[in-house]
Parts: sequence; structure tokens; C-alpha cells
Amino acid sequence: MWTGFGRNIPSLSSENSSNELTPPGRNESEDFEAVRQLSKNPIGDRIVAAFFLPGQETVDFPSFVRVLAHFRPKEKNRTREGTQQEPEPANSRNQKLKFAFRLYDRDGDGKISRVELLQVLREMLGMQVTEEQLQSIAERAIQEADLDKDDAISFDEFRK
Ligand SMILES: [Ca+2]
Ligand SMILES: [Ca+2]
Repeated sequence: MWTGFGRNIPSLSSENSSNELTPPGRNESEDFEAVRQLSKNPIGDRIVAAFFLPGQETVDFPSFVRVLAHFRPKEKNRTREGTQQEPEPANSRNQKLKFAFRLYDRDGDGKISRVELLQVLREMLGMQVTEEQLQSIAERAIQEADLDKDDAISFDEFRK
């Protein structure tokens, strides 16, 4: 599973009694090393790696949607008392998928076209990955999800 920014941050030890010989500034250089590692492996590379696992021919579309979900602003989880609130656990997955689908289906024709997918990808990932990578990701996602080969993703194909 893709862990985003997950990385090991060394915990600061409070047991300094035997550490008197440690030169000051050591932790700063460790911090610097962590930053350097991160800049060597920018998020764009991680995103691309998440899509293109070694030996994998196609993109797993549900994973693709989950990866993209990391780039959506989190919905505020407000609890409004008094307003009608029906959790509908059985349908919640479908509701979420419909909501996500509408984000992609810009013209509302019930299908996500290659252009629409590319638009969303560009908005979500445009700062992190190259145009070439965006097109490659869109191409693979369509290939994987498009079961009836009309070069677009219907809701039925989307929720598979
Ligand atoms: Ca559309
Ligand atoms: Ca299709």
C-alpha cells in the first residue's frame, strides 16, 4: 500500500547522560540528511512508482482512485445536529464512488473521457509529474478500466 510521506523519523532520546561527548549539531545534520533524501525522491517519483509497480502491466483502477484521493482536500467531518443524517452504510461506498465519478466527469455525460481524466490528473498531480507521465497514467488507467472499449470510463466500469 502506498504510504505517502511515510518515513522514519528518528526519535529524540531524552537519555543524554552518557552522551556528553556527542558534538552539538549532530541532530541538525541528520535533519538535513532527511531533507536531502526527500528532495532526491520527490513526491512525483513516488506517485509514478505507485502507479507503475515493477512487472505490472496495467493500472489497478481502484488503487488508482485511492492514490488520487490522497490529493483531494479532506472533507470536513462536520456533524450537524438537527439536520437529517442517514448514514446508509450499505450505500456509502457507492455514494463515495458517485461523488468521485462526478469529479472526473466534467461534462456530465456519464462517462469519463480520456481528456477529462487528463484534466483531473493535471490538476491533482500537475505540479509533481511531467505531462508525459500524466498522459501515460491516463492511458493506462483507461486501458485498465475501459471494458467495452469506447475509450471512456462509464460509472459501471469506474466502480468495478
Ligand atoms: Ca464526460
Ligand atoms: Ca468504456
